[in-house]
Amino acid sequence: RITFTEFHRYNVILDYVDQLQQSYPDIVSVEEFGRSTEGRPLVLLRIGTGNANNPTIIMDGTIHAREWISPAVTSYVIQELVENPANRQLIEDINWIIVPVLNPDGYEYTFTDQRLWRKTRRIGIVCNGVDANRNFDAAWGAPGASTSECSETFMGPYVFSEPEALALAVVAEQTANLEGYLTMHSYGNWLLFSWGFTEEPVENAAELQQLGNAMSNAIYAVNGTRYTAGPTAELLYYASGTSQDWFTVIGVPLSYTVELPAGVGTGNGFIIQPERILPVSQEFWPGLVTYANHLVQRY
Ligand code: 0X9
Ligand code: ZN
Repeated sequence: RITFTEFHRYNVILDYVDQLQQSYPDIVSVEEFGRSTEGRPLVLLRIGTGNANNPTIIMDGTIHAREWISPAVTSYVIQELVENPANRQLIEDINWIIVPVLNPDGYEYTFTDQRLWRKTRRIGIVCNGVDANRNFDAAWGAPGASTSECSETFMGPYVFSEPEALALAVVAEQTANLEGYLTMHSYGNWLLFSWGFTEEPVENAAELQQLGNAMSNAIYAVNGTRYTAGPTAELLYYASGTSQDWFTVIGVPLSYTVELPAGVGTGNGFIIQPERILPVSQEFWPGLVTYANHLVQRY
């Protein structure tokens, strides 16, 4: 079991997913799909009843180290899919690939050294770390990323320099029927879709806007929390080399960045009270169900 009353170190999350695999071997398998720069295992769960013809959704948490609500909500999603029999249909109809912590080096560093660390832990010449969410092969190096090592949005020395980003891309390329991608961030209550690097509308912008609005309404119905759906470059700022745009580029039709809520009264939005984990997770859940149902129905 895992608790939702505190934030957990990487090893606790790994222990939890290993236990799940042991308890539910028919619907869960855990795989190491690579190693981080500092040698930590990159771990994903495959959740589903095993129909190879089903559509697949990839979800990841914690590309950005300091966004602690991300692995917490992602763990909640894992628990709901695996341990709540009421959600059985979602795992019969969809093959889920879930990475709770894509940047474990950075995540651990936020516990041991610097709470507000964002990037990976690649050793640099002047400054360490790459923004893994500027390192993907989607308009890499275009406006919306930095060439400066010391920047929080450093794009890296070359495309896919970060083993964490590359390993996720390899998994995606090996996945059949990949219809959805959700990357869990904080903060700001956004449901963002492509593009991040241009204000040109993406081909299925109307569908993504409509579905984003439906997800937002489903979330709002729980506790009255307002999320706004829209294209990144228009709503937020230019961001190049993001995972979300890369999944769009490779042809995944329903690719979103979820920006979960900020912590309030902590002095910094990334610092969110552990008491917020459950309400934020519980209100996100019907948004995810809305997303999954649409994905199945259009497939
Ligand atoms: O800037 C980012 O990487 C994301 N925001 S965060 O505050 N979590 O760092 C937003 C990325 C959105 N990217 C695309 N929609 N392409
Ligand atoms: Zn982020």
